[in-house]
Amino acid sequence: MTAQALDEIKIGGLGASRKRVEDNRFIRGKGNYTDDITLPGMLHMEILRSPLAHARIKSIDASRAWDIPGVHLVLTGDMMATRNLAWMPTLSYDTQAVLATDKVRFQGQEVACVIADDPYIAKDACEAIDVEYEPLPPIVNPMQAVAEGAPVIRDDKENQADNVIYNWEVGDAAATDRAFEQADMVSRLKLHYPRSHPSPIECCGSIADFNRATEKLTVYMTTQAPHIIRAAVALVAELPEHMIRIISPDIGGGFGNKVPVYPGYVCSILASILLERPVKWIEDKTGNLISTGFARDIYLDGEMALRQDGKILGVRMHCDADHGAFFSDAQPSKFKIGLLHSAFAAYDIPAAHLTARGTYSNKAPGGVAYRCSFRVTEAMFFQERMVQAAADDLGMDQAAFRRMNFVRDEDFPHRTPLGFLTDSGQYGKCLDVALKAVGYEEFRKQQEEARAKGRLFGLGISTMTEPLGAGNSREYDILGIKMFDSAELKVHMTGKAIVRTGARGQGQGHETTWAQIVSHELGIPAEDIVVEEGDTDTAPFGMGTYASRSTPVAGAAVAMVSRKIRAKARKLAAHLLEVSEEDIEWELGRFYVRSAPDRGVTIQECAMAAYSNMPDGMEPGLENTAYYDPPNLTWPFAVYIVTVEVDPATGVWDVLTTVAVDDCGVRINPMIVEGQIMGGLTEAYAMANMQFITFDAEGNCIGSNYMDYLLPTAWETPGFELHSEVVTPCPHHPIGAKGIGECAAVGGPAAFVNAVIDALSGTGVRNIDMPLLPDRVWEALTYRRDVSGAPPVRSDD
Ligand code: MCN
Ligand code: CUN
Repeated sequence: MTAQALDEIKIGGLGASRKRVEDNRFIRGKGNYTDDITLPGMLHMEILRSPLAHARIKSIDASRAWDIPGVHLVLTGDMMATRNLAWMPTLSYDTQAVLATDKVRFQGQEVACVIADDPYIAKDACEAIDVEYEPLPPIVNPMQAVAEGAPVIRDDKENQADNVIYNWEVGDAAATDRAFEQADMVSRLKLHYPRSHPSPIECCGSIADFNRATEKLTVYMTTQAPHIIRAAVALVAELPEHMIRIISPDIGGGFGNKVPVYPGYVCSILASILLERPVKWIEDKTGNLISTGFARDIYLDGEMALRQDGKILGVRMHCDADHGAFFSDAQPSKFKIGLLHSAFAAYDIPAAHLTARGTYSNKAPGGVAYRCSFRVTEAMFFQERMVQAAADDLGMDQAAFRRMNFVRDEDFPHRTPLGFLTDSGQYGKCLDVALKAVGYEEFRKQQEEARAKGRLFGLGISTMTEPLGAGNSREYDILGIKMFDSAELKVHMTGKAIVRTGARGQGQGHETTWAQIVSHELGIPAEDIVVEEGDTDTAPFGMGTYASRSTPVAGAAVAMVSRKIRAKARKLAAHLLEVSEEDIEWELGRFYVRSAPDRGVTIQECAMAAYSNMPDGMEPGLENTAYYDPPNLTWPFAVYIVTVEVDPATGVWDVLTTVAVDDCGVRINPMIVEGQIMGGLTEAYAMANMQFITFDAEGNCIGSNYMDYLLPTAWETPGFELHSEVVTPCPHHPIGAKGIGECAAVGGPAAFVNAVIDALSGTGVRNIDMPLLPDRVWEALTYRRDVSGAPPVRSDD
C-alpha cells in the first residue's frame, strides 16, 4: 500500500457508520410515497369489504352507486369474471378471489370497487352498493376446520371436499423413532404462535396509469418486489411484459406486508385500462389490518428425546397452520410451510422429523410474512421455547444445556437435522459475551433472593441461527422463477456513479449501504454514488427485498459488478501508464506501477479514459451488470437475553435488561445494522407483550385498529444493549456479509416469553401463548395452569 491509498472509513466504505442518505429527504418531508403522486386526470378507487366472515352472496345491486354524481365505474366480481379476473393465482399454487362472486370467505374480503372523482365520493358510493348475504357458519381455527361436518370453505375448487390444503413432512421418521426409544426422558411442549401483522406505517396502494396511445401500463405501487409484480401482471392480465412498468417509489415500511399481490392492485389496473385514466387506490388502516399480509397463526406441538446428561437425541414436531381463506403464502414454492424446517439448526441433533398440515379458515389469507424469512420466526420461537422447557425438565442450567448441544465451531459445514447446510458461526463465543453482559451468575443469585421476598424475577435466553437470503437457484424458486439477484453499475466519465439493483428497500437503507460496497471495491467515495431501486424499466431483473435477501444476494451482486468494473479499469490504467496489466497493482482508489509506486492513476482518471482515451479495440464506457446466484443461504447467529420482573398481583411484567449479541458476519454499516436489531427487538417485544389480533366465534377480526392492535412507542419500548464483537464472515459472500434484517424479530420473542415463564418457575406453568397480556400471566400464576390464546375469543373479551 502506498501513502496515496484512500482511508476506507473516510470515504464511506465498508465498516463506516455513514449517516443514511435517504433520511435527508425522509426527515424533511420530501419523500415520494405512492400517495404523494398525483397524475393529470387521476381518479380514485375505494373497496367495499365484506362485513361477514362466511356467507353466500345472493345478489349485488350497484345501481344506486352508479347513480351518484362523480362515480365513473363500479367493479363487481361478475364484471371481473367476464375478463377472467374474478380469481387470480397465488404464489403458492392456489387461487384467490379478486372480487367475490359466489361467497365471501373472510371478514374484510373485497366485494366491489368504486372509481370516482375523489375518494370520498367513492367511499360513499361503496355504501350505496346493496349486497344480500346468506350467512354460513364460520371457521376460525384448524381444529374447527377439520372437525366432522365442517362446512367446506373452498367449494369453488374442484376436488376440494374438506378444508385441508396440504400435508407435508420432512426429516427422518424412523431415525427419530429410534432416538425416542433410546431416550432417558421426553420433554413436551405445545403452543400457538398467534396471528400477527406487519403493520407498516404506510398502508398498501397503487396508481395504475394505462395509456391507450402508447399501450403502456405504468403502475406506481407499494411493492417490495416490482419485477415479480411485472411478471404477474403480464401473466394474469395477459399484457405484454415490455409494455408494463412497475415503479415502487419510496415505501413507508414493508416488513413483509408488501410482498403479495392484492386485489386492490388488480382492480386499479383493470379500472385504468377500462377508463383510460390513472386510478389511485390507497388502503386505509383498517383495510390493511384486516385483509393484508397476516403472518404466523400456527399451532406447534413437539417433543424432544433427551439423554440424562442433557444431550438432545431427537426432535418430533407437528404444526397445524391456519392459512385463512386462500393459500397465498409468498415463499419458495417447494416448501409448503416455508422454512419451518430450519428449526433446531443451531443444535447438533442426530434425528428430527416434522409434519405439517395446512388448513383453510374464514380469515384473511395468512402466513405471508412478517420479518420472518418464511416461517423462520415460528421455527426459532418453538425451538427456543422447547429448549427452555427441556432444560427445565432435566433440571439443567439454561445456558449450559444450550452450550452442550450447540453445533461447535469446528463442525462446519453442518447438516441440520431437517436438511439445511449451515456453514459458519461461533455460537459458544456469542453466548459467552451475552452471559457476561447480563451478569448471568449474579442475576441467578438475585433471582433466588428476590423469590424469598415474594418478588418474581425471570431470565430468558434465545439462541438461534437462521437461514437468510434465498436463493440459491438450485433449491429456491417461486412458481418456477429461480431466486437470484442483480446489480448494474454505471461509472460516469467524472468518476461519479449510479448503482441499481433488483432489490427494493422499504426503509433498510440500501441507498446508503450499496454505495458503501462500491466504495469498498473501487475507492469511489460513497457520496459520489447514487443508488436507485424499484423501477422495472431501469433496474435489472431481481426478486425483490424480503427474507433479508438483499445483502446476501443483491449486495453480493453489487460487489461482483464492481469487480467487473475494476477489471476493465485495470486495462485502462495499463494503457494510461503505458505498462502491461501484469505490472499493475491495485490499492483503494488507485492503480500503480509495481516497480514505481508513485506512478499511478486514480479510478476517476480511468473512468475519464473510458470515455476519452481508451486503448485501441476497447469498447468505450464503464458500465456493467452482474447477476448473482449465491452458493448457499447466509446463516447469522444471535443470542438474546432478557430479564424481567413479574408483578404477581397484576400479571404485569417489566423488562429489566435486554442484551443482544448478533453475529451477521462483516457489517457494511454498523449503525444501520444496530438500527435493524433495535427495530427487530422492538417488534419482538410488541409481539410478546401486547400485539393482539384474534377472532371471535363469528369470525370478526379483533385487532382492526390501533386501539386494539398496539404498536409500541418509545414510551413502552425497553432499552437494548447491543454487542458486535463476534464477527464470523460468511464464507461464500464476496464481502463476508450475512443478512441481519429479521434476526431480532425472529429470535427476540422467545427471549421475552422465556423470561416470563422463568419468573413463574415452580408453578408448573409451561406455556402462556403470546401476547403475554397481564390477565393471561395473572391467570397462569393464580390457577397454576397454561393459558392458550387460540381463537375464538368471546367478542366481549
Ligand atoms: N446490512 C449491513 N451489514 C450486514 C447486513 C446488512 O450493513 N452484514 C445492512 C444492509 O445493507 C441493509 C440493512 O442492513 O441496509 C438490512 O439488510 P438485509 O439484512 O440484507 O435485509 P434487506 O435489506 O433484504 O431487508 C429486508 C428485511 C426484511 S425481510 C424485513 S421484513 C424488514 C427488515 O428488513 N423490513 C423492514 N427491516 C426493515 N427495516 C425497515 N426500516 N423497514 C422495513 O420495512
Ligand atoms: Cu418475512 S417479512 Mo420480510 O421477508 O419482507
